[in-house]
Amino acid sequence: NAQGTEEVLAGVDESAWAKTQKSLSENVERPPIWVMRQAGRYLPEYHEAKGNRDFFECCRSPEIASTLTLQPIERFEGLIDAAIIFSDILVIPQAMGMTVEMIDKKGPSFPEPLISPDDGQYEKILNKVVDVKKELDYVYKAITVTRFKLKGRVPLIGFCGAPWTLLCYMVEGGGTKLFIQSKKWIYKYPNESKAMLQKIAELCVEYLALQVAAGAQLVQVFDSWAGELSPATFKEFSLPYLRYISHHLPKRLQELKLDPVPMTVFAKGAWYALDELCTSGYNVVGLDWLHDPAEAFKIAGGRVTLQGNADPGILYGDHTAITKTVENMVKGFGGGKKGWIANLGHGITPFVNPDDLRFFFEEIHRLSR
Ligand code: 1CP
Repeated sequence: NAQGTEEVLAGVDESAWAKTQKSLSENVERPPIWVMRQAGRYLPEYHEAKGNRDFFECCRSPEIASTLTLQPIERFEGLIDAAIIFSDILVIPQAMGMTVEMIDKKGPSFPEPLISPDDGQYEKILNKVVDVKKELDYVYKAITVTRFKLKGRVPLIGFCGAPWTLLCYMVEGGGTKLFIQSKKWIYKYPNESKAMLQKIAELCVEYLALQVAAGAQLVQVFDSWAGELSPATFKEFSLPYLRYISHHLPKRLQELKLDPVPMTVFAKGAWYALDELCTSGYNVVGLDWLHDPAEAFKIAGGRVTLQGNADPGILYGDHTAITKTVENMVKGFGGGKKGWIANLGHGITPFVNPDDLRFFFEEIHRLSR
């Protein structure tokens, strides 16, 4: 497409976005709603569109990525209020020069994870100059194409993984239950770990800024493995890098002559850090289901908008369980007219019946009106 990003975005209707933005600071009719991983394996149309293509091949095709991003918007039209670009947090390690494969029914796999600071690879990755614009150009293209196809129906969220969570994958070589390598790195090689965390944080700032330049209207940082740290190690190995991102992204956007966008931090499992997250420079703090909505709302005290936090597992239950959870959220988050973005407490899981998710959305609408 010969059209420039600016031209494409100039023709897009902004009224839906204005409404969402308003809800962060003013009273709204009902809370904005979306769910993490709303495009994905639980949707039959996802499997159909993906076919037997490789997962990262889908991410690299702006056409396919935008189709997948739009699927939940089209299926749940009028019920949800944001799209999140179809991609993965692991594109950053790929841009850093690491090979990441997505293995069917198993998840991500790094054939050559970081073993130790003197394995040769660590130095190479740490010192590599990464051209974030070039390496992840396909993501920016997917964002611009998606904004165009959305035609202002709902705003588009961009995202990245938090430095701590990305480091876990880079040293574990994939998903893990025990976090043996991650713990080895922070307790054996704290300085080398911090050097890599800083490197990742810098790349995240540039990556998010370029997503905004391409059309992302809000950005979320996923620290999915924050809860594997202790309160003290979270303060040492995660929070400073989350803060680095929230502090430097607005500056970078200003340099690029772009308006600031709301920023969300989702530090899963870091319930002990809620108070600190409320002053970490993010506008929105995502909550998992370990939080009681009313208690979290009290701690936040209006300093940030909260996002969350139903246990994704309720979608395997019956409708009574969904209603009960939504009632508890609406009541706990102050009635839902201000300072709350309704969501699950983590990504939606495979095998959920999309009609049960629809019921979850409908109950939020009904109970918060
Ligand atoms: O709809 C959306 O939310 C958009 C797309 C999206 C996002 C935001 C995907 C697509 N991945 C992510 C982020 C992501 N990826 C996170 C952070 C959010 C979270 O905690 O869930 C993490 C940890 C990953 C890493 C990853 N990618 C995993 C987890 C592995 C583990 O350690 O348990 C998996 C299974 C993937 C693959 C993936 N990413 C996305 C999809 C739809 C899939 C499934 C691919 C498939 O099997 O078809």
